[in-house]
Amino acid sequence: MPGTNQQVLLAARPTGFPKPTDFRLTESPIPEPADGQFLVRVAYLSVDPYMRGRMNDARSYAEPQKLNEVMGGGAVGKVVASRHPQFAEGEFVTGMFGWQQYALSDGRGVMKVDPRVAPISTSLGVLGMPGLTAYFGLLDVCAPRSGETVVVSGAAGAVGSTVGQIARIHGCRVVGIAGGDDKIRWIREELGFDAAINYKTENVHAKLKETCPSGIDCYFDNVGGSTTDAVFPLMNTHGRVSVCGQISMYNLEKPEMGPRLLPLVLVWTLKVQGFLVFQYASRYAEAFPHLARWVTEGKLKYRETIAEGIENAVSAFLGMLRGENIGKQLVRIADL
Ligand code: NAP
Ligand code: FER
Repeated sequence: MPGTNQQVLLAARPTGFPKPTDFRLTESPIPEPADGQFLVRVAYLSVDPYMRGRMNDARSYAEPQKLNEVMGGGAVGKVVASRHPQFAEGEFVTGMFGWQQYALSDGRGVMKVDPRVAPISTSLGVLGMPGLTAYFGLLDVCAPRSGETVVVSGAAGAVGSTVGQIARIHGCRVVGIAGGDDKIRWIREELGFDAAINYKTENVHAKLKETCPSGIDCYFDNVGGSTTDAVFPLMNTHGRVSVCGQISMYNLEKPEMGPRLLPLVLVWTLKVQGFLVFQYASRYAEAFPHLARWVTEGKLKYRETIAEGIENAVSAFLGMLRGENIGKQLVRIADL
């Protein structure tokens, strides 16, 4: 008798902040691999900000998440049955397996994970999509030089915490902005940021002025909104802004008005560039050895906030959107 495969589906397109009832936990039989396929037992699911965007029926780099289908998303697990020549039983793999306990794959978009390099969970965080986002969004888009001042928002999250440390490794002065005293303590005291600002309790503009006496050369923006409004007036001439995310707006029902910032882009000749990590797919192999070496040398630290059980995937996702995570938010659904 086949076992069951618990799955989380998108049941309704959220308006504003998503609700638990926008999702549904179901189960189906564990599938069997056909020729050219393998079956993965998932250990960790990733919950990411981009998933909120995909729940809208809007134009994007990818098709929107389909209603009443398994939530798409990155995951890592172990091959438990294989009829694929390149993937053997017992190997660890990461791919877009979705919010479910077992996934069938034909190997497309799947990467093998070496558990001797680092725990497999890092393939969803510092050594996975968020780490690569930090690497290319900082080094390619901002191209910071030693001695420059780098400001990063969303600084205690998966991407932001990595950005700040890579900037430090490159000899920059780094100031992080995040939403909690525990978060700013972590990035200051353990990650070595030069300064950290709690945007929920402090005046961001005033604090930036104090902590960036030579102005700001690079701004890595994960959040947008009023945080970004506070940063732009302090940018230096020829400053570079990497527009990575705008999470403060993902759950708004109607757009917010703010100050018009383009005159500053003009007079200070700023470079403001959006980017998507997928555009760098052909260069992942160049970044990975650097990230892995920094992690093993202890120069790039990471933290994970781990929810337990697939029944808690939705609350972990909603908690991440509310800022309850420090570092990468994961959901452990099996101990492999
Ligand atoms: P994360 O930072 O680990 O988690 C999300 C964080 O966003 C929360 O912990 C919360 O921290 C913060 N947040 C939520 N609402 C906010 C608000 N209104 N204002 C300011 N901060 C808010 O997530 P991540 O995976 O590392 O992603 C960070 C950003 O990068 C997101 O914007 C995401 O969309 C973007 N991203 C872009 C790419 C790309 O290819 N361009 C790839 C990956 C991620 P606080 O407690 O500090 O508020
Ligand atoms: C993200 C936010 C937005 C992200 C991707 C996007 C991979 C892309 C959105 C789009 O193309 O519409 O965090 O991470």
